[in-house]
Amino acid sequence: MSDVTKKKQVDRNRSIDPAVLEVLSKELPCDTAYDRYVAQQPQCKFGDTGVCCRICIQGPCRITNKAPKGICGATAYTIVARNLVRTALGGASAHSDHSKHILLTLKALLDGHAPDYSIKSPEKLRAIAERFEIATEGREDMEILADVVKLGMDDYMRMSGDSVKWIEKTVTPGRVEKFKSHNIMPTSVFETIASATAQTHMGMDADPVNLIFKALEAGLADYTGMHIGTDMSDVLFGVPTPVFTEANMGVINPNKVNIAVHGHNPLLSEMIVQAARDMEADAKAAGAEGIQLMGICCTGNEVLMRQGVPPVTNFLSQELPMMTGAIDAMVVDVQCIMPGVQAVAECYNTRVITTSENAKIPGAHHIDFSEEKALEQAKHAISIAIDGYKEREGVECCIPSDKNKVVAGFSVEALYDLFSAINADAPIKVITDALKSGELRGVALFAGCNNLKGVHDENHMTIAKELAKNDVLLLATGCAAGTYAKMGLLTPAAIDTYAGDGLKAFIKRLNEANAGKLEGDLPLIFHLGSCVDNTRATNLATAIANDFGVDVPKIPFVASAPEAMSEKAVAIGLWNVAMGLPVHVGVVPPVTGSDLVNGIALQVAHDVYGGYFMWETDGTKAAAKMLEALDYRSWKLKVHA
Ligand code: MSK
Repeated sequence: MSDVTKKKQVDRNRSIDPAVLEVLSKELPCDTAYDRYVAQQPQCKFGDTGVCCRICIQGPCRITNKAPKGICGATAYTIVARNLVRTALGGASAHSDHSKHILLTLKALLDGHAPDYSIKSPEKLRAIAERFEIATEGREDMEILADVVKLGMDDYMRMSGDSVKWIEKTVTPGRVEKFKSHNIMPTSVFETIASATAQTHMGMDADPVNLIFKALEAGLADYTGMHIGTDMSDVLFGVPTPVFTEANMGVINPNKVNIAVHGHNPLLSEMIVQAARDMEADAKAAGAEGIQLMGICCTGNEVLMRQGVPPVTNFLSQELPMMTGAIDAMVVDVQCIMPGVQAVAECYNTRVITTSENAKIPGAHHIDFSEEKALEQAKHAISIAIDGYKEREGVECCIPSDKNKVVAGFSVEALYDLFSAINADAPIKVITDALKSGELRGVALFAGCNNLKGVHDENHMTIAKELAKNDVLLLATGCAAGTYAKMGLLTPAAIDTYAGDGLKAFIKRLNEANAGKLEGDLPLIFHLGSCVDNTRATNLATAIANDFGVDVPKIPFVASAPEAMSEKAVAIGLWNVAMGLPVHVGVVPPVTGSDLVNGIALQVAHDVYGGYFMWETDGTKAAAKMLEALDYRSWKLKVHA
């Protein structure tokens, strides 16, 4: 066996998910991300450390000891910092574009052009309006919605003279003051994206500190888009409440029409859920037992949180469910959709259906999704899947049996509802009292993706188990939550296996106080939603800080992206640092080509904002660093009685 073949076999095992390993163990007729990762080795070290500049077309310029400046004279610190700003802008643009579509759908609803949508949570709409001091008394929901949508659009489009309201009203007063005094408070989402892109043009800003601060502003623009997205999705589709389902490839049912929804935006996937319910009879008429919907990535998280649709897998293994031979259609919207899905689909007779005008894949079916014809188009997608099922009849499927129970659906409102059974007057005190007594050692948010620079799902699992053992309250979003769903950590059973005594007692008290209210007991890790929903965690951090009477940099709360991959993860990391949180990243990002920029990320950010990054690829060491950060804050805050 050649070295290359040996390496390929090793790398095909770059996952700890048994369902993934089972699919990859077979002779496959086409490649997957696991193979393409091997083919890309060795990866370019200039790109990997951030010192490749392609901003002007005299380049690429690559910084070496022999050539320490680009043709224009830019040094490593300018190049690395500029690249970081542009990466953050990619993330901020993606989240903001997602939420812009939700705002535009609400506008269309107001104008009578979105007949299939309605206000599902008038309570959330009124809560948002009250947050912004918009009058609610005696007003119709649609009148209030018009004011809220206008405010959201203003936060997207303002050109000068004021700053983003969605930040001002959702973070601590201390953070508002910090962002304003350090000139990183966005005027609006689009203004930051335009001015930061201009600032990184050739021949513009060469100052690394100025550039990094602009990256933090881009992060805050990202926060704005994300928070608007979560709020408006809750209004349009309902505030998540606990749901009980299953996850991993064992949810695929060979006797049903299997449809995977993949991407991020719930505008279409919510309609697919509705259409699937309406079209059960059509599937049965085609000889199937019904329709099995399942989710991938964050569209999967959206429909899990609100509709209980089971997640079939997370980002890295998105091609693999099709390799069971049983997926009839994969309906995709935006972001994190590997172009590679189409080649796999062609091998396994799956129909990939793209639905966004800015996310098409050659060879795929395309439905030009519009809010005016949303349900009709969702039904069209399902009929394509039913046609696929008819062609699949008689074809042998090879489906891993792995699946685990899942408890998800924890919006902040749902958590407060649980906490209210213990302290109705001040629900957040359920957490802060547990922090004060030492029952909980801190709170950790797991966010982000998968990345083949590590082993798929391994860091997520290692760090979570270690922190659970040490009594840290665990929250998760995005594909981190996807890992925990697949691997059985979103279950009550995982508490017995992994939680320390303090965390066990905390969750037991919640279970006892809410006995009979839910379909089952609470899980080890609380799933807060898709990657766009990370602001739910910040809302909790803000409430904890306010209850302690301090600013966020003082509370024992950490964030981690154990397997960060996307530009969005970079933007999220930046705003979490600006919020004042220690942020662990399990993949070293391309900033190490400049000691100065790396030093700003690791230390200077701490001095100025209270938050900072920790790069650590080893899961066990990362958990130790996160615990150290929590303990330091608890000690400084003197929270333990
Ligand atoms: S889908 S951004 S891989 S979390 Fe949100 Fe997952 Fe990361 Fe995409």
